[in-house]
Amino acid sequence: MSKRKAPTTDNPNADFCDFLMELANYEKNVNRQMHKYNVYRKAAGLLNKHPTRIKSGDEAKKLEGIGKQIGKKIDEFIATGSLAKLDKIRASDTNVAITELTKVTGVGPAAAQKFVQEGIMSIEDLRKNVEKLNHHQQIGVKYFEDFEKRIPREEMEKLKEIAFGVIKKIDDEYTADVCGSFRRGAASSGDIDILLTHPSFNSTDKKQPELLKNVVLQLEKINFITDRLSLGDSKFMGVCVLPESDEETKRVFRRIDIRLIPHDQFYPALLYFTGSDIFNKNMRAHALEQGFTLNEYSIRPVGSTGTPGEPLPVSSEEDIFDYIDYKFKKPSERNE
Ligand code: 8DG
Ligand code: CA
Ligand code: CA
Repeated sequence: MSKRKAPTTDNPNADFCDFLMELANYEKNVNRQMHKYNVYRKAAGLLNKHPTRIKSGDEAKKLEGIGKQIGKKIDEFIATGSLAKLDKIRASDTNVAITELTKVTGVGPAAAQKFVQEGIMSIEDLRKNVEKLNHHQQIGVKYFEDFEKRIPREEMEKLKEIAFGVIKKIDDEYTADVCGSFRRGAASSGDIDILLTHPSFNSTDKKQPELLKNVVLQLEKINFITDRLSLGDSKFMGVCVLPESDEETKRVFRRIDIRLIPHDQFYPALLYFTGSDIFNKNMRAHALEQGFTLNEYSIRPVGSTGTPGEPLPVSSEEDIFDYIDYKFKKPSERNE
């Protein structure tokens, strides 16, 4: 997963979205309050897609998912141009440091708090203490500036073309798809998320980690993958880069995730990893209301006892929407 960086859009409520996301990240990284994180993030998502400028807290509260507390903050922000709560958060060196350190891939809230307790307050400090970092964190620090940059769609297309060319050359029975924000049509992405599957590999078979490993090895061989963060039986996390070109532009190293999915679970996985995660949350809630449990592996009916039954057959994303009587949404319509 990529560290959350909101793409910049020209939306009329951008300043509200900014402060809500800052509060969201504070709750996640400093307080480890995932529920509050999700509440703020959901509100930011709602305002992000709202077509007109919100003029009051009351108007915002008409949107389902925005309550009294956030309504009050919007009023305060409109009246004063700032938020007392945010000013206080920003005034704390500890908060600022934790927020900064958690931008590094591999540094979660717990690790960040530990570093700050040891007096490591900045990316610079992390670089002076590499011996205290695990491998993942070391790579995160090494490419910190690059990973902060979003990947333009044009470059995503090129990365995809190279990766898929290699994959198909290994074995043209592989299917690969770029999911995440790219599949949702985003103009830029935080990282590249590839789903990989092969007809010889089903969920009831024994694991076939070499199906993933071979792809990683070949992508390393052509120097497309430059670093590994982790390689498991079914998930690779690493770093990739476009080949050197004639242009004098400096190459930017990018985060890449590749997941090997059993053939029979491909569509639930494609749906899940296309996101957005807020869309997933809403769809899962709807599935439950309809008596189904939906996750990245399967959709299953939930019986009267509450225990899920056998996975239902799925041969497209549409099948999943149909089971739960949910209007099909194209990937580009799944941003919230
Ligand atoms: P981005 O990289 O452009 O920033 O956005 P993204 O492609 O939507 O996010 P991602 O972090 O790369 O995650 C890919 C998908 O994984 C996401 O669209 C939906 C799915 N996913 C969930 N839950 C979670 C979660 O808790 N964290 C993350 N990172 N991804 C999740 O459904
Ligand atoms: Ca990702
Ligand atoms: Ca992504």
